[in-house]
Amino acid sequence: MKVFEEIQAVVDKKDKKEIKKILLIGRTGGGKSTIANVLVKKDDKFVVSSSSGSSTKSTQVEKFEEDEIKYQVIDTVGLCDTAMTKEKAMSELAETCRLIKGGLYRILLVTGDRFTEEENKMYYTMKETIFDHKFSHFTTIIRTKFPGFLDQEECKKEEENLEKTNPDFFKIIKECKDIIFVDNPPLIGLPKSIEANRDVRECSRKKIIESFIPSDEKYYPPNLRQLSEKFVAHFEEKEKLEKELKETKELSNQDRKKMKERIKELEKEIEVEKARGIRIICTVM
Ligand SMILES: Nc1nc2c(ncn2[C@@H]2O[C@H](COP(=O)(O)OP(=O)(O)O)[C@@H](O)[C@H]2O)c(=O)[nH]1
Ligand SMILES: [Mg+2]
Repeated sequence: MKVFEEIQAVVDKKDKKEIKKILLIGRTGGGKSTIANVLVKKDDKFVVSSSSGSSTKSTQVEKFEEDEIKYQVIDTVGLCDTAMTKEKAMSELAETCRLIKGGLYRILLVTGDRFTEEENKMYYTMKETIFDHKFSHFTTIIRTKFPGFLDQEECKKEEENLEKTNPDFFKIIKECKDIIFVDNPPLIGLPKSIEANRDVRECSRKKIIESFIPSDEKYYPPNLRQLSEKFVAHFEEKEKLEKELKETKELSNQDRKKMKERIKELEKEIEVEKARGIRIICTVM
């Protein structure tokens, strides 16, 4: 049994080590959830926003495998979403912190047909608050809704065009080293066009995966790490104490009092961390 457990531990460790986490960020409507579906080869695992206005309500994850490499896609909400309350955004940020534990392989900054002034501001704010100077090194810009994406000349022309028409965006592209043009048309309409769009999506998928550089380097943004470690530590200690209080009958009154005091302290500290997180969010949102 022990040997089995040891083997299992090694397998688990290997498994964990090999999962490459991909974080999707960007303005609502840019095409993050669609890319997530395309990457994991599923039609509607990730909730895509519709014309009725519904969109991803909380952070979602899914694994996929390609060339024997395991990946996990993390589709975020809240990191750039102006349409949610600060409280909700905070709990999403905490969830993102938890998910990226162990580090990120790649960040995909997803943008649609127009990179706006708001997105430009967002990039620098995120770099300063949630991430740090390494942000651009781990980020690839994905420009969606570009039907000419298979034609290299078209992509080059569009990049040159951006240099003239949107120099702020061009500066970010140069900082991140790369921009990948794709198109992931919706799977709607006649069966024939659905099939054709599936093929187009498969080509986008290939393009994105081909852009992944083989590397074991991982990025765990220090601000998120700090936030998540404190959060998790405080929460776990509080839960443990509450459980002990409830389940251990033979505690002295003095011990009970001490434990209750510590729980109060932890609650305060959790609030402090929450406030810190909300401050981060306020500067991003
Ligand atoms: N034609 C086209 N539509 C896209 C593309 N990517 C996303 N969409 C559409 O744009 C809308 C928003 O996409 P969604 O993935 O929900 O964006 P998110 O808010 O960033 O997650 C949906 O109606 C998608 O079908 C694309 O590359 N091409
Ligand atoms: Mg979405």
